[in-house]
Amino acid sequence: MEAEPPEIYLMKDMNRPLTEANVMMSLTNLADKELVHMISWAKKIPGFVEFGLLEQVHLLECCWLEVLMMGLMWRSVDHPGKLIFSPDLSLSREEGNCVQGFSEIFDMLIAATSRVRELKLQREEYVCLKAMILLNSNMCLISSEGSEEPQSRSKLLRLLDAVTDALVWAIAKSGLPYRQQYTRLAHLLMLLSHVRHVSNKGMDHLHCMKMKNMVPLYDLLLEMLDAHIMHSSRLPPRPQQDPGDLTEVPDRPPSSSSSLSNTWMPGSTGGGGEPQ
Ligand code: GEN
Repeated sequence: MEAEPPEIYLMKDMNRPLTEANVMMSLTNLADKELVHMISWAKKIPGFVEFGLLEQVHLLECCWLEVLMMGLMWRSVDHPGKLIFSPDLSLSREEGNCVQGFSEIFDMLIAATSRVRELKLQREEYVCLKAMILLNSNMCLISSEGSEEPQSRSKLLRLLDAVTDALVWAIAKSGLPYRQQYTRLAHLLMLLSHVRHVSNKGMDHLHCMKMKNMVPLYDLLLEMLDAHIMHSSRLPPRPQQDPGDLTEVPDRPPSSSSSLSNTWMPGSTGGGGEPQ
């Protein structure tokens, strides 16, 4: 609960007309600001900083839009039909329509928020779900049989189990009969599949907007988007890839020189030291 990020204000002229370019600019500006706080949030999740720096970066690269959307749903829960992106930027469904291709995403976000309202999600449950999104984000990208860092995977599983225990505890606080407690657990976890789905749609939309030069993207957001496109281009694994064909898979720039790791370790010279 103490790791929760602060409220982020957009602090832009509220009287600007809601054009496609203005709305996209506001949304990406806000996401960029929130990402900086998301890094601090993740580092405060007990156990997270014990992962290697690359693993920390990878987890956040996989889930950042899901975490942003979960926060958006939480802020919007008492405002049916509206999305409260920030205290100074709320959009109705009609207002969201001004961005081409956004209405489907908007409707899915509003529907998922209604489900959160219906479930009467509690704050303790909400923070557990967000931590689960982070820790579960690359579970199906790193193969359990693969040689990739087996200790890291078991650490991840242990941490995920600890958060599951916390969620079970939070649900038990409700005093519901046992049977209703575990059906609630199932309902809360099923919400996460919707969040993953909307986030994938949002990521594709943002990628499209970037390709059409509809919106300028800032360093951190650009890197997070590119990393996501790259991770998903690795799925499904291509079993018989011609070694000469490897250039087709975009390669991640070394994280030590990225703006993402610089945000991680302010003042770092990119030397692979311990995360702060
Ligand atoms: C840009 C897109 O093209 C599509 C999207 O779905 C989004 C977002 O959802 C957000 C930003 O840019 C986008 C966003 C910003 C802040 C939040 O708290 C949540 C989502």
